[in-house]
Amino acid sequence: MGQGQFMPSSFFAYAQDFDGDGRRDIWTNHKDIFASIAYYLKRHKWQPEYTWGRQVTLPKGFEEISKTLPSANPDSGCRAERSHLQSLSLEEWNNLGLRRLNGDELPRVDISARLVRPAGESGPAYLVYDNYIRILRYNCSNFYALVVGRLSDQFRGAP
Ligand SMILES: [Ca+2]
Repeated sequence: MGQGQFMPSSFFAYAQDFDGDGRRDIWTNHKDIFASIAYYLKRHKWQPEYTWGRQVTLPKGFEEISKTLPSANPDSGCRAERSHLQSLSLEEWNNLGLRRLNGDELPRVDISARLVRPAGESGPAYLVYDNYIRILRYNCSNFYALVVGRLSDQFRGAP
């Protein structure tokens, strides 16, 4: 329903009357629309101090390394989540040889990350954080969540 494509249950739980006119108009009122989406993400524990993730490079021979890494819990999360490898700390990913696109080491931040490769072994690789999972709660598709994340980076000035 509406521009945020809410399920009816989400409308009742999260839609906001941000402009105070007495109606939760998620179809034509931009203030209500964006406030409703923001409230949805906030209620799903969006962490504003963190980003969603980043594109990374993989070391040579990673395909062999990846076979030794555990998969995500097959009984937990939505379909897209079950396609991920299990979370590792950024330090562990760094030690396995993953790097930022500019070749720098990964940030020294104590958070866990999952590796997402939506186009398979020949496509780009992303390390994603808990906020990415919040986007998947909105729409359980790796392509959807990656587009939202990358678009949000571009709104903040990323190339
Ligand atoms: Ca309103």
